[in-house]
Amino acid sequence: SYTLYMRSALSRRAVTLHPSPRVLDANSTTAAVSPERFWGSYRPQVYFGMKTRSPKSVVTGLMWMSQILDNDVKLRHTCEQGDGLSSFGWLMHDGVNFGMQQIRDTEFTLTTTFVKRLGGEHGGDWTWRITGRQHSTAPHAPVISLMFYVATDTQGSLQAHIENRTRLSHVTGTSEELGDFKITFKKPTNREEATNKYASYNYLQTLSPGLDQLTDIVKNSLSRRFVFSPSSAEKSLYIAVDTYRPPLQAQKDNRVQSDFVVHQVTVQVPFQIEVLFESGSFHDRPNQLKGSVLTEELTRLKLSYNEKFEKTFGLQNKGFTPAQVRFGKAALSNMLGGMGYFFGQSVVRSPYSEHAIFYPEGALFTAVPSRSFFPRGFLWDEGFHQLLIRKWDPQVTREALAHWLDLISVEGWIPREQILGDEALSKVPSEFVVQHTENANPPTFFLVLEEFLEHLEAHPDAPQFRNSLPFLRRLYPRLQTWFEWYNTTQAGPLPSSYRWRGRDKDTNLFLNAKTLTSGLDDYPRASHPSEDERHVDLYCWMVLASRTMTSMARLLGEPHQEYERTYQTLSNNSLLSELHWSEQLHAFCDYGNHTQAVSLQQEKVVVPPGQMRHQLPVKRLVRSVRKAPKLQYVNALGYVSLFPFLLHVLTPDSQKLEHILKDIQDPARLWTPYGLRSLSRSDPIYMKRNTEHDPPYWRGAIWININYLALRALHHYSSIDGPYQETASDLYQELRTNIINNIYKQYHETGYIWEQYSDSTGRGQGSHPFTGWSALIVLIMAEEY
Ligand code: 6A9
Repeated sequence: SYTLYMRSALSRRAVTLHPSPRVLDANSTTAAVSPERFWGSYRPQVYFGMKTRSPKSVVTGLMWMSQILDNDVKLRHTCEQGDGLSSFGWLMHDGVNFGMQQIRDTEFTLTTTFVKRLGGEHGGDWTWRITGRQHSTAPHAPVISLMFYVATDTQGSLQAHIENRTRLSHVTGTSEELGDFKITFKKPTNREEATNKYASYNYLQTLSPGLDQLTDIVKNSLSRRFVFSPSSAEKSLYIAVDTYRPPLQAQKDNRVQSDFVVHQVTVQVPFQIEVLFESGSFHDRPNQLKGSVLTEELTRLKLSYNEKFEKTFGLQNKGFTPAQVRFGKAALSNMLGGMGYFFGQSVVRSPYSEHAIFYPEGALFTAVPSRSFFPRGFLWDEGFHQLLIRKWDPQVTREALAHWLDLISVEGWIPREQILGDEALSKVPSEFVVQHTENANPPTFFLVLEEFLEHLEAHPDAPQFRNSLPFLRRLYPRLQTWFEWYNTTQAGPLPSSYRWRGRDKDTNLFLNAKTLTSGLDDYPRASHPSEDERHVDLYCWMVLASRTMTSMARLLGEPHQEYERTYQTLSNNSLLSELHWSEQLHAFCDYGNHTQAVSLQQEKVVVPPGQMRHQLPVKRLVRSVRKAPKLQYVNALGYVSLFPFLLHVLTPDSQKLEHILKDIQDPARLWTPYGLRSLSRSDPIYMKRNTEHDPPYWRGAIWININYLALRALHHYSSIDGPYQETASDLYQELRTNIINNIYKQYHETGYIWEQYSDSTGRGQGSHPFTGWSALIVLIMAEEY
């Protein structure tokens, strides 16, 4: 039938990529075109590993475990909060040439360093240096095993070379993008001197059905039948990779089998080990990148990193202490070291098909919010990430934006959460995998683009200006469709109003149905989701979007009138007030079908005669509504109310600004000694759970992306004439100091940068390390907005 035909055409459209020429040339990340960025630590989900920016890259990595003292096997590989490491993260990472990471396990500290060297046609060489030293006061220095591995991913092959029966001295291999290569495992030495240390060796050479299986394969191959005997007096059993038999299930699985080799070295701390990757096409190599040559190269790279850091952010110059500067470097380095290269397909659902379907295959070069808990791309997080990265390496930002925009559909939709490839998929519970084509997420790329354009306009004679034009031109048709998509699919009930789609269904199971699409998850919105809603944060995102599209069209000499008209309409402060200002609350608000009289109650269960109460299933909490909802402003005060200020929509002379600044500095509302809290302490939903299993998230805690925007706005309003200029300037100073002091203190005390911070104690909470937008602390310290 015609309807069926239309549905299937529409459902195909939902997963059809945008037809305009891609921003990235097909070969843009290859060794031929971008050799210096070919290899990298692009596997943020593992503690230490490298791969190339290609779809089916050969991967290298490290697992480790401590021996002898420990009875249960604690194999470390993928970053897991459950491992309980006291800290881990990059102390330095320049995004291209080198990185140095420190990992504090229970009794010892590992330092994992890589250095790259260009040469030949396949991205050149690299060397790893791993050092281990004891930090506990235990009488015996711990014995640990390092398992270095190499794995192919459906293409290429590896050969293991064994000496003395058990020691895998090197791996040779070949793959499409790498040609021939050799990976050499050097023997461990004492930390400083070059004398070899006693060590035991084991290896595993097997096949794997996928990169998501590597940990399990190693675990299943372990046996405790090996003897470690550093002297004739000491002997102990240790655990090592032995033989591996794939479980029956896996044999039936028809996934392609790929080569997987593991070199295990068991050694007592302190030690130092080097691993060399050498590209077969690199013929005129002056010397091997190892030992003192490596040390010298590393010294040089660190020096230039330090210089560039100071030149870019000027923290020393601003009077920060050396320890604070190191903290700033760690924050930046973790964001750069968290860049991943992913390849795969999203699973999506559109209103036109009953089942979830695959989105086209694609590559994504992106930073990630958290290496342990969500090591994958998130749309609105990425805009914030790139605000920081752009200052360090604008090329990375251009490439990340290009990858994201190349994933846009013909309709103008970009999947919000990018779960690409088996490894990424293995970390996500199935109920969170499907992405809905009707759902948005804040278009934060416009924050990056606006800055980019301002920078260009300020320096029209700089070479960047001309060099950037082709990039912007390719981006432009995609951005046009992106803008249109928001402007139409997220339109609200009144002209020029907007509404987030995709609020939770089953309203009565939650205190307040979530709005994941807005990025602010459980932040309170209208109690009864309906088509009558309008959302003030989305309205403000559209001001930003139309403002940026206007300047971009102008700069490129494209017709800009339509965008400008939208911008003029939306930025009119009286329209904004008409749609969103609540006279009762003296604040900007959402509007919708709403009542404040809601609470979670135990579900009422009638006890059947003859049955005891305690025999019944545990009762759920359900929502009880004491007063019927009606169309009105949603009287919540918090981050959403600040958006007209956060995104510079308010004119500097707006009286509304006065109210906002008052709310900001009021400790009974948003002010805390650690930053601005997400929801007013006086709000009825402040710190309330959403269900018995779902603790408050954006209902009080301090989030750094929004605090960054608040500082940026205070900075903005304090630098233009207006009646609130001075207040803004005072608040700016105080808020900035509070946020810096707290995040630094927490890092110092806990070893981590966190997802959010408690508004009552300042303590870091939620996932960690979280060096996504919380790393914006570097820009806050540098006062770069
Ligand atoms: C659920 C759990 C191993 C929630 O930082 C990413 C996002 C933000 O975009 C959003 O604004 N975070 C914020 O409210 C984290 C979302 C994590 C969802 C993953 C699966 C995996 O368990």
